[in-house]
Amino acid sequence: MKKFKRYLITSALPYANGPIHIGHLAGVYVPSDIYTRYLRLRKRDVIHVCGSDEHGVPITFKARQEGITPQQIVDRYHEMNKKAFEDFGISFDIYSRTSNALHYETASEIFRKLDEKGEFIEKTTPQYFDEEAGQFLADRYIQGTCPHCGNENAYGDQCEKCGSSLNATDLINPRSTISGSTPVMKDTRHWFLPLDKYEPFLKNWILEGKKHWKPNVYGQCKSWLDHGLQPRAVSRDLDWGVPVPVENAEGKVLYVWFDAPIGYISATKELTEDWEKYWKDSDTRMIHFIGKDNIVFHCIVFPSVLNAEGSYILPDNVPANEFLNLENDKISTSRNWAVWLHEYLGDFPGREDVLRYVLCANAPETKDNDFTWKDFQARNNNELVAIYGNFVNRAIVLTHKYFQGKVPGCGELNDYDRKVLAEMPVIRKNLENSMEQFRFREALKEAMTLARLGNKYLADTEPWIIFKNNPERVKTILNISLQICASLSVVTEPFLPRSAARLKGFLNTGDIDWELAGTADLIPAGHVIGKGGLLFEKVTDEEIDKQINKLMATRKQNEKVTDSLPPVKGNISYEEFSAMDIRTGTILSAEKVAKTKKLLKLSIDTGIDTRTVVSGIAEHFDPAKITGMQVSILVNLEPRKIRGIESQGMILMAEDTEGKLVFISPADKIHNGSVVR
Ligand code: B3M
Ligand code: ZN
Repeated sequence: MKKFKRYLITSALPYANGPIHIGHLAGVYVPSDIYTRYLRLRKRDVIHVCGSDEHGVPITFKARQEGITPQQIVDRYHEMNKKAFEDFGISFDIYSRTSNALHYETASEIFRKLDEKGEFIEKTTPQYFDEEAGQFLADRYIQGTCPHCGNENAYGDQCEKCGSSLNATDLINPRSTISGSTPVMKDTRHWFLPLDKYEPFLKNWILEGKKHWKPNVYGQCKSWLDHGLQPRAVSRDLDWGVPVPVENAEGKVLYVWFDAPIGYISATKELTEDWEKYWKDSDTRMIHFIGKDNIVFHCIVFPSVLNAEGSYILPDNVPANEFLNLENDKISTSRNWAVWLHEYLGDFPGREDVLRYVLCANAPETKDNDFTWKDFQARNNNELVAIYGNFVNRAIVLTHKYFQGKVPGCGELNDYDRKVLAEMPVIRKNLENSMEQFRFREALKEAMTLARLGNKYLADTEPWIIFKNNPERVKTILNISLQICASLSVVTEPFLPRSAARLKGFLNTGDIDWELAGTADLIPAGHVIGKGGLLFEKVTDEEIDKQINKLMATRKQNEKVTDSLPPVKGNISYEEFSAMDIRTGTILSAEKVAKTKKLLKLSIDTGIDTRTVVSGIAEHFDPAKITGMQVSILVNLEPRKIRGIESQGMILMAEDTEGKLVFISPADKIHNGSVVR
C-alpha cells in the first residue's frame, strides 16, 4: 500500500438538534478516536476534525416546535455535544461548527467554482408553497394522509407509522405545518449535481480502485452505481443554511448534505494554516469515519463534488460501521430509546472507559449489533476488573510488599518466562495489523490477550507462595509482570485513554514510546513505581437494574401497552391459512351507510374487479380522506348482505388495546390484486 506522509481523519458531523447517544459513539466516534490515538502513538502526522452539522430541516423543525430560533437550537446542542465528546476522551483536534462564517465562505467558494465550471444543471420543478406563510415547504413541513396506512399525520418525505418513504405529492389532503393551510404547487428553480455524468469516474475510482474497502461499504456503493445515479438537488427553499452564492438565488440555501461534508474542510482551515497540505496533497491519507446511513454522501456525492472542483484529494478509505441496537430494539431519539452520553456520565462518573471498552468490544463493524446492560456489567466485571485490573493491581501490590516499590532486577529465565517474553511482541504486532485494517474489535482483543497473558503468568508462578524460599525467583516474575503492565499502559491507550493514563501514574513512567511496547526492558530495574490502585470498579446489580428499569419505563411509556391484549387464538394448519385469498386493493370511493353510525360502503378496485365492501369503520375514518388509499382485502369471503347491501370481502384492519383502528396497507405502492402471503 502507498506510504503516506500524513493523515486526515474526519468524523461525521452530528446534527446539532439533539444529544449524542451510544449509537453515535459505537458507529463513528469511538472507532475514529481509537484510530487517531493509535496514529499519534505511532508518531504519524495526523489531524482529526469534527464539528456540529447545524443546517437542515430537522433543526428548523425543532426550532419551530420550541418557538426559538435555529441558531438557539444549534448553540444548545453544539455545546452539549462538544462537552460530551470531551468527557469521553474523543480527542478531536478541532470540534468546529457549520454555522460559522469560515464555513459559509468555504462552502460558497466550492459552490461558485462548480457553478462557474458549468457543472450544475438548473431545473425548475413544481414544489408545495404555503401562500399564508409565503414560503416553499420542505418535506417535513407538509403533512397529510398516508396513502398506504391512512395515518393522517404522515410527512412529505416519510410516514412514521408505516415507515413508507413518500413524495409530498403522494399525501392525501396535504397541509402546511406552518400555517395549517392547504399548500399550492408553485414552480421553483434549483441547482442539481449531475451524478449521472460522474458515473464513469465513480465506477473507476470505487469499483476498480476501492476493492479493499469494507464489504458493507463497497457493496452499498456498487448497488448505487449498478442502479444508475440521478441528478441530485443541492439547493433548498429555506431561510436557514448557507445562502446559494450566485445571482437570483434569493430564499435559497445549499442542501445540508452539500455543505456539511465541506465542514471538514472549513474545520481544517480553522485548525491550521497548513490546511491545504491535508486537503490538496496526494501524500495525505484521508479517512472518513461514518455510520452506514452516510455512505452515499461520503463515497458518492462528496467525492463527486471534490473531483468536479478539481483541486482536492479524495478519501482513501471510508470504514463505515453498521448500527448499534439497544436491548434488541432500534435506538431512537424520538422514542427516547437510547443511552445518552450525558446521562451515562451522571450514573457512571469517571467510568467512560468502561463504555468505550464495551462499545468497541461489541462494535457493529460488519453487521448491526446489540448493546445490553447485562453484557456491559459482565464485560466490566469479568474482563476489565477480573483480568486487566486484577493483574495490574497484584503486580504493583507485590512489588511494594517485597521490594518497597522498586522494580526488581530480572534474574535467570526459565522456559515459561521465555515463552511469555516471546509472546509480548507478537501480540503487539497482531494488534497493529488489526488496527491498520480498521478492525478495532480485534485490536482490542489483542490488548486484552496481553492482559490475560500477564494475569495467567502471575497466577501460574504464584510469587506470594514462593517468596519465602526463593525471593530471587520472585524478582524475575515481578520484573516481567511490570514489563507487561508498562506495555499495557501503551497499547490500551487508544481504547481506554483515562485508564492508560492512570496506569502510567501507578507505574510512574510518564509517556512510553509505542515501539517499546512488548519489549522486555520497558521499565528498568531500580525504577521506583508509584502507588497502585484499582483501575476498574465492579458494576453492581443495583446499578444495572436501575438502567434496565429506566429503559423498561421508557418502553411502557412508548407503547402504553395495557395488559388487555386479546389472547392468541388456537393454532390453525397451513392449509387453513392458505385457503384465504388476500389481495391489495385501492379504495375508489367511500360513503356512510344511511341510518347507521359505524358502517361505510366502500368501492374497491381489487385488481381483479371492482367490488363493494361494507366495513364498520365509519367512526374511525372520514370517507373523504380514505379515497385513493391502498388496503389489504380478503377477496374470497362468502358475500353477505349488510343493511341491504351485498358486501363482497373484508378490509384488513389492526386495532390496538385502546380501540384505535388502522388499515393494513402495503408499505410501498404495489399493483392492485397483488397476493398477500
Ligand atoms: N449530520 C448525518 C448524521 O448525523 C450528518 C452527518 C454529516 S457528516 C458531513 O447522521
Ligand atoms: Zn403510512
